Amino acid sequence: PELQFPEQLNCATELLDKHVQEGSGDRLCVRGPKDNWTYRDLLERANRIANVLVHDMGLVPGNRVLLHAPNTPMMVACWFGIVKAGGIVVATMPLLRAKELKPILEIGAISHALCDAGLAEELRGAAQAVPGLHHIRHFNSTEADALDAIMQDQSATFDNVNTALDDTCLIGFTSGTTGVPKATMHFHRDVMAICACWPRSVLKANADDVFIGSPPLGFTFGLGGLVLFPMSIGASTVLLDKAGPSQLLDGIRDYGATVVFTAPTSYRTLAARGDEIRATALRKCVSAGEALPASTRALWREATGIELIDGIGATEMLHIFISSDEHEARPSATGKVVPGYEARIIDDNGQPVPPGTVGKLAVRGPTGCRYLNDERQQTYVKNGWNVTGDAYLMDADGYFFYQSRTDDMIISAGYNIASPEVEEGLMLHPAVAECAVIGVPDAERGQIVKAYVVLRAGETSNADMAKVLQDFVKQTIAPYKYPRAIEFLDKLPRTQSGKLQRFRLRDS
Ligand code: 3UK
Repeated sequence: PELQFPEQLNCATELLDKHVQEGSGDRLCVRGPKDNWTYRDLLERANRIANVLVHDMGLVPGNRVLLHAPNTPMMVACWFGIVKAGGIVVATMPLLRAKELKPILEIGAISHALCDAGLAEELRGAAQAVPGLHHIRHFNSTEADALDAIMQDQSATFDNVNTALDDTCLIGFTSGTTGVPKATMHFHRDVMAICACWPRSVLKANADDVFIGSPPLGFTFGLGGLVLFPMSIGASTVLLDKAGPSQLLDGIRDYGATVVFTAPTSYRTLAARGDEIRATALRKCVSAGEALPASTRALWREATGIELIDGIGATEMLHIFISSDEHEARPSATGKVVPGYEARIIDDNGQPVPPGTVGKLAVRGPTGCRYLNDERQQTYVKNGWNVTGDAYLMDADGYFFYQSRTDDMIISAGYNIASPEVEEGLMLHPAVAECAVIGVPDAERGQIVKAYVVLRAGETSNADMAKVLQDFVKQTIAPYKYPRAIEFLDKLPRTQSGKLQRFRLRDS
């Protein structure tokens, strides 16, 4: 990939202004239920917002700006307005409560906020207790003092702040799967780098593609897939403020979407409507956020005729670094290392292990982890390698196979059992809709395998069903891995990015 950039560069210029300067201003850019904006429409709005930030809200380059909203075109205009003005975007998950927003405001040292009017209440609750945040504007509102109104009084042109390549552009917050939020800093260079890597070598979309998906823009999976990547190639994108499986399917059909980004759970639900998917223009389906079981890959292929593109990314790395396209995909493998990155499997001493051996995944490349004021930096980055907290195996062909989070390895009577392999075994049973497996303490075996199971509608959760599932797993994978305990749930605890929260099952 081409990773040489000028030392002074504002990524908003490259992703937005450039298309208009180069004559593509009339092409469709961002769409939503109420809006169909061209690149010029988005540019003018972003410019007006940048002017509001500078002239009305007193923003100076380097200020951190909270962007709290569901996915809408206006949220994208705000994102670019902030970046153009040299601000640092801190985009958050829309469903966060005041209690969860408060530490983000504090850790991020947030001075300004642009907030969807529908979420004003929660932000007000959090901001009360945080003295540094004094400039808040609401948008997607008809109020006279809302951003929507006051931006009309500002100029539709703006000279982008001439940021350095290594000025911070955004701070991504991640609670990961463990609960304590961490702030990750990413430079303008990093935004340019992710656009030059995975989308070019794996996704291979073009300017006529229409992107759509479910991840919030406060999750870098969503920011990349639904904003940065389509805009880096002059394509268009569809933003849905609610993107459950049925809204996603309606959106794919109504907007003629060709590229979708969502998580494995969503593909499992949508597979039931495979015939409707087949009738759309959809051609590329990206899965990330958590491990893609081989059974889900097969289910989707059989239902829709489309081979999923799996990819592992992390907030710390900004986006995807191991992945394979639809032609090179292999069942159970996440893929190969994305050109531009290097990946290896290491042991507990940081030494590389031979192919076929399970160890910790370590990666390095043009992006990497920079926690803000957080001693966990020392655990994530070792000798220049980012250690993601995942147990992986690489085969002789260079394919990487997810095993578990390093904290999800169960050791029972001396056997190493990775939670996801038991989950995959259970998922193959037709009565199982979703499941999660953890290790629970056991006097005799140290730990035993325990499964939390959500059954499909119409199935009965009782001891007979538990026995049926246990016998089934024993026949599907090595018998010693079967879940000795099974508990039925109505649904699994998940983060807003769709990730399973095994720690909440452990604490329950
Ligand atoms: C897990 C996966 C197996 C893995 C993300 C794409 O998920 C993203 O970022 P997060 O910081 O979580 C990172 C962790 O999630 N994971 C993600 N994708 C996969 N495990 N297979 C996968 N395909 O434990 C990783 O360490 O929330 C994903 C792009 C940007 C992202 N931020």
